[in-house]
Amino acid sequence: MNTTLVNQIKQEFLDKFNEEPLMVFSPGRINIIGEHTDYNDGFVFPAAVNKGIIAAINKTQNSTSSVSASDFKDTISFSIDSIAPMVKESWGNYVLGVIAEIQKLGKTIENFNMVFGGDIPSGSGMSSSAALENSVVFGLNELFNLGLSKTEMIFISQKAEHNYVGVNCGIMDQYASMFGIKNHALLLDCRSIEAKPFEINFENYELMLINTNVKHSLSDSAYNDRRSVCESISKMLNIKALRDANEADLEKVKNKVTDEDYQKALFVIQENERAEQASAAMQNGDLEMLGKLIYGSHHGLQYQYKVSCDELDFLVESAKKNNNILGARMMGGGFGGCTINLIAKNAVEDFKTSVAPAYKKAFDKDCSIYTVELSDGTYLIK
Ligand code: GAF
Repeated sequence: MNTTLVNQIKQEFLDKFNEEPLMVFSPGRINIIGEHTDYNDGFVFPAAVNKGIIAAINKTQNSTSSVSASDFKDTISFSIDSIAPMVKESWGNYVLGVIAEIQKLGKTIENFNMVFGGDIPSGSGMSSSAALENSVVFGLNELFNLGLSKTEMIFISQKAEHNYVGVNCGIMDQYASMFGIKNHALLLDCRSIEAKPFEINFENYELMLINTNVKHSLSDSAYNDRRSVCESISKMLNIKALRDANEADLEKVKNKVTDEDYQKALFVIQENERAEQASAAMQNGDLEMLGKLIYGSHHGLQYQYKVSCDELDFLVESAKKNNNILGARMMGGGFGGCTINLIAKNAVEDFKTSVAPAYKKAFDKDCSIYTVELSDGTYLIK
């Protein structure tokens, strides 16, 4: 967590409202493997990171609430008694959506003030949206003694995203951001919402992120499209979710769906298997196998699920040419954001100096490269 940012956000709140706020840290996440499996009731392997959203929050006696996004220098004001969505793509919908979902549960909240800021690189696919939602629900739960469990809170955050933001996301991001464990990744079963923590210590290897610094605009609509393809194929197969199918089951509907959609469902089934195999590889300390699975995931995301883009593919291809990188793949929803790379620690600097100019030359754009520390999930900053 970035203490300079904590002090800055707290100071902004004090300057604006002249009273001490509650301070909340809600982290972003990475995902080692298991992409687009969460809304198919499958397995994912995320971890919370030390970058996230810092929120300062307190009650107010005023008849309106005020929420300021420090990074955008923007404030929204609203009355807690008349919550409605804003125009599409307003950051306010992440906040208002959470309030609306809390109210749907019959819980009473009063007006409040909030200032928040973050250090998750924007568009990086590290889930600043889940971090923001979780910071709001967590802060309101504390302020108004709502008695919500962490599990209830993540479903509130997820529904806010469905109903106010318009992205029919799964539960991975909200889960990882809320339940993260320092130095651990979580093998999460998205059906039972139970996770097995794995300590991440790759000895001579580490996880490195490369941000393409692009976010292609079709990402939200393509995401919802992918989800509905999975749901309609599950329906045809008479199962709850693709998690319940294997490749042989899928053969039964092969003639009834387009080849494109068949490939997408096949990807989900295979990716779910890869996530489970990755946990076995990690248990056995078999990093070569883990790396292969990670490359396999990217291949499927690129050619079967079709959610990658040229910039991501370029970075994964560059990684493949380097013997010190065991695996690389796009991370998150796709169409931009980061690749995650399993790289030998002593090769990081060399790779950085070769990949950065090559990327610049190919796309006339800089990429950003960072390693991350794995953090605890959403908490009150004391
Ligand atoms: C986005 C979504 F929010 C997640 O729920 C998940 O589906 C991910 O894309 C793809 O694995 O981050």
